[in-house]
Amino acid sequence: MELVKTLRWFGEGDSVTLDDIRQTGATGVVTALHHIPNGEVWTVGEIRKVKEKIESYGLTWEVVESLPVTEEIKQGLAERESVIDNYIKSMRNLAGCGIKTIVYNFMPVLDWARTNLHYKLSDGREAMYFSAVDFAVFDLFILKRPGAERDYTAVQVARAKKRFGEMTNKQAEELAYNIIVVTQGFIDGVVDRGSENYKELFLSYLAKYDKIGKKELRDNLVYFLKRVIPVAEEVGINMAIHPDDPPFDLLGLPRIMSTAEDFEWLAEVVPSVHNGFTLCAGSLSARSDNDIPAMAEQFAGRLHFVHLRSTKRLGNGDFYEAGHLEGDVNLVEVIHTLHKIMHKTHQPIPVRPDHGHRMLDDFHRDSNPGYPLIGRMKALAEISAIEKAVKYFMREM
Ligand code: CS2
Ligand code: MN
Repeated sequence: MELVKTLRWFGEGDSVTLDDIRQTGATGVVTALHHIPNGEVWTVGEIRKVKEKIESYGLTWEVVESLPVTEEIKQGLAERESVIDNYIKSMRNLAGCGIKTIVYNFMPVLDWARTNLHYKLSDGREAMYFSAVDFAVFDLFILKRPGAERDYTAVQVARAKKRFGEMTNKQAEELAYNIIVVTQGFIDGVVDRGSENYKELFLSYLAKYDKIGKKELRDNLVYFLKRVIPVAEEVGINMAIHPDDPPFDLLGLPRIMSTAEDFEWLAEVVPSVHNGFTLCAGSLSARSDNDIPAMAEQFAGRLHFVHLRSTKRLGNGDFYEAGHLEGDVNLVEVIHTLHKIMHKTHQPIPVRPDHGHRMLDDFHRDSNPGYPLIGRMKALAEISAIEKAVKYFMREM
């Protein structure tokens, strides 16, 4: 048995086409109906169009990433009822079309966060970087989030102040724009690409969490799951929550899917195996206390999807996205663990390289941050080669 190798495709607007994807070694595609506004129903007609298009290239639509869980649900507003009704309709429609794995996340306001989208590696490739001090600069001095100082030590504030003093206005603006808009817009974020007053808009979203702590956010997730998991069971859908990226608190927002304890809590609170995970090795690895292979083993029956990726932690709260054979995640061990799981469950697990470095011809084609073609193809090739070796030594071939 093999892992199902997939790549993410952002639909018709993606400069990386299905024709490109089928040459990379991927057999599956991970996508979403990006043209449907968050919270609206995905109709059978729209789902079919995309599915048929993917299949016309000899590929299969393996995983939906994401069917967005909107802010009404995360904040637990009264309006969540109708949005959850729509969510359930979309789930039924997807299942009816044979698409049975759905990724979502429960990160408030901000999906993933990076401060530098063009961090140069020594050989000229580009990776994405999270700088703790730059993020503090953004929070304290650019966004000027009310009460932000409470979340930093005096030393951190002093460092951020110094760093801010060294930045030009243009650099500061770009930092804010990257965090709020560029890294969010293409994955169904709350602030659109066109918004001029994006900082004010973003602050107003953050303020909505003034009274929502970890407990409240957990309650809101449970409320959502108690409604959708029975439907998932009925129609055979596997729900796969994506962990927080990075897996620690940011901007005073509650984070509830960052550690093995968080995963344990989720598995216990709604025990169905349809209530499962996307094991994002890269996201989780930004914390040194997350043991990724151990987490894979612990949550074996609930790993409906895996993002294979590594990061390099730099010891001062910074990390960058390392190559798939480098960094702090041992992907050989992760893939070996996944194979041991598949050996027992006889269920092939879909994987994707998640992000890749920008390299070679990627510099001649615009793509979403983290999603260049060549860098991801290289990662996929590395993953496939690791898998081949693992299978050989497990006497599976
Ligand atoms: C993705 C996430 O690009 C990425 O980092 O892994 O944005 C992921 O698609 C969402 O969090 C899932 O809802
Ligand atoms: Mn991921």
